[in-house]
Amino acid sequence: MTSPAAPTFPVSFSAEVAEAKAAGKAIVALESTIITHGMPYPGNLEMARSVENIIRAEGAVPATIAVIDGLLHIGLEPQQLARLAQTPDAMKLSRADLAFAIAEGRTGATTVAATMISAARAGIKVFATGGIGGVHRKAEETFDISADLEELSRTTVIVVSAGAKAILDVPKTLEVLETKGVPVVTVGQDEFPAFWSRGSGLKSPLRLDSPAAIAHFQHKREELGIHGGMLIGNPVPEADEIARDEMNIYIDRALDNAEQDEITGKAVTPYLLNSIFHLTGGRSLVTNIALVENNARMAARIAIALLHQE
Ligand code: PSU
Ligand code: MN
Repeated sequence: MTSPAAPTFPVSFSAEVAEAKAAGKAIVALESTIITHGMPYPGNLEMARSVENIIRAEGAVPATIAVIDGLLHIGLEPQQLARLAQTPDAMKLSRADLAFAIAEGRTGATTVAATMISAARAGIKVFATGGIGGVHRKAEETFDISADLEELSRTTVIVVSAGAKAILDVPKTLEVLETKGVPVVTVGQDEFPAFWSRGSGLKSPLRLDSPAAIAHFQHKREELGIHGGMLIGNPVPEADEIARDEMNIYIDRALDNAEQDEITGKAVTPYLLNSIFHLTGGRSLVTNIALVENNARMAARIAIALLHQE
């Protein structure tokens, strides 16, 4: 070998993803932390399956990403997905520890950041999730800012979310995204969505109303040689939303609980989601599943629209 070869990429593609890659089909990446740390079993597995099926119904192929026994999987076989959904002690992997889990033969779920890294490495351009991590409230004291934001600035993947969870400091999250040069595009409305609710009270920096327009925008970024991710805010469907005022009551209580229990680091987001699940009597989960499904549909349409840009 003369030129320095790229390091090998030890990875396992599901049969479906391998076939899609060979055929040049649209593929949508899916994270797995939402499965292991974001929702209780069995709702998490039902969500994971239905999201995959929605992507297939749109004519694209789903690639759920996770590390199983030290091997990075791009696309999970059905029995692997079912097992992961029942692995409560799976690691929560971000940029800092994705390679650690591989090196040590561990099993772990990928956050938005680690899913973006894996998707980009596998040539997948679009990724559907629920909500991204961001700047936590009181970050000026705790310094808790999700690695998802830095990843959005550096890794070229379109991330379809329902906005930022209102457990975060959403204005500061938008400020950091602007500082880092990440386009934040809301679909179909002027207001940036707040995950369980359609509105955040904040204007979205950018707005586009169709998958084709988003694909066209991304194409122009690439023509200019602009690397880095794009964040899509796709509002939860009206029928499934929990109004912002009502949500804020639960969020404040969940934040109080987290402070009392002295929750820090990686445990914060899973703790808050679980606390809100109980405070809403399970309603937050119904909304969470509906918005991820809605994002999967949008992501599939964007992935297909991107094929037509090339
Ligand atoms: N949104 C959800 N459920 C989740 C998450 C986001 O609806 O479980 C996860 C995502 O994987 C995201 C992570 O990347 O939380 C952010 O964690 P942290 O705030 O620790 O960076
Ligand atoms: Mn954090």
